[in-house]
Amino acid sequence: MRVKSVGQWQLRASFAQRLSDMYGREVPAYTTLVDVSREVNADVLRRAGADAERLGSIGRVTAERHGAIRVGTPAEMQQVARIFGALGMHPVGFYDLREAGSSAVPVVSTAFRPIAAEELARNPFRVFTSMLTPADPRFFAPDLRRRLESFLASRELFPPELLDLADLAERDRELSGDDAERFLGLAVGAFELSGEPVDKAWYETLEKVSGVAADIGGVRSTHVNHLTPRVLDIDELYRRMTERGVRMIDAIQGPPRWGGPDLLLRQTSFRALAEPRRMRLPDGTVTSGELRVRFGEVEARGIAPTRAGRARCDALAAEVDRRLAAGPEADRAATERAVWAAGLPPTERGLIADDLAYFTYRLSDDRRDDGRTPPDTVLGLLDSGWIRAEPVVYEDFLPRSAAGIFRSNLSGDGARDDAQEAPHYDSAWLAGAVERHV
Ligand code: OOG
Ligand code: NI
Repeated sequence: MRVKSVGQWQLRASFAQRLSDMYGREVPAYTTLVDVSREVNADVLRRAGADAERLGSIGRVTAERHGAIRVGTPAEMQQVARIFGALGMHPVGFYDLREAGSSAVPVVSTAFRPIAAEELARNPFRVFTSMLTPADPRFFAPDLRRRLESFLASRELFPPELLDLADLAERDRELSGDDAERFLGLAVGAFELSGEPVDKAWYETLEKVSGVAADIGGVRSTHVNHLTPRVLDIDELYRRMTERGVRMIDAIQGPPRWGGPDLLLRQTSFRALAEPRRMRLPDGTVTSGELRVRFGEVEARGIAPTRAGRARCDALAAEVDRRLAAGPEADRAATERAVWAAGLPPTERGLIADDLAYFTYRLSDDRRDDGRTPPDTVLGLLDSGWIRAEPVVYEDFLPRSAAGIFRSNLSGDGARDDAQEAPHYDSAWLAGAVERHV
């Protein structure tokens, strides 16, 4: 008898669900965030009807999550790529957060996610994955770099059995029921918070450079940093979480709410919570302490801009910065609204006309041929009802928001010596490290 096998997208969906269950046990405030997101989504659906589902069915939006993890070396990054490869998730994009202005952190990142439209529709789980850069002398002096690299080289984040099963799943695009169970258990376990005591002195040495360096390189295991549900009205969610007494970061990151179509991605988070962690002191005794690194984040996804649309959004964000720097007393939200409204067309049709965002065009079922020749432009076909335009959702991240999210959850400012020369990383480097196309 053939044992029932589990296909790649089912592995992905199960992994996302189990990770979410695990994280909810570890960080109960995350469960509150998921509950409030559900409530907000139900309210938006009631209020807006079918329009609420323009950027994804309520089923997909409710199930949708992204996670964030952090690793220390290219070798660990390559292992992560194998585990996510098993789940049909591929590295997409390269983010250099060392360069993100005043909020720079010593990591470079990518996101592992499904790529094909039908895979995204089945389960869009994605993981923002960051790698520490000990080789960057702006953050790490030579001696600290050596100690850090040897610490990282001596740890094992993922058991060999997990990696073997991952390779099998990636090759066959499925696993037997028993293997799937084993693989999912090991994979989720690899991202659980470890109970092993943290070497307090070592952790604090790294913390002086950056809280992120300590979170990654100060411990012998990795863990989910946050999980992020998707919400249809992030301003409303922010209000409700605040009402419930959860302290949110100061602002929603990304484009503003401005009265026109949502573009790209808007995100916000609650501040990292103190979690009890065992600490080993230099004399070997173990005490209880606490660390603040893990938080909860929520996001609203908008339409994917074209390159021209993205350049426009980036220019508008820069314009907002300029105006706020010139007049610090100005109201941020009002400034953002004004700048965006002046810089972008207020309708989807306008975005199409100016080629600023991506849509899928489908023939209308109800447009009868009336003998006249159809127009020969997309806008003409749209206006005369021959075709419908469905927005393509933005599936990636924003470096500026990512750095802002990292930053808003760090306690100290850390230290960066800009007199030192930065080593170069880019997506070609990443492709080599993970031995995959990025
Ligand atoms: C990742 C921060 C970035 C996002 O959604 O932009 C991020 C981290 O804190 O590890 O998750
Ligand atoms: Ni995130």
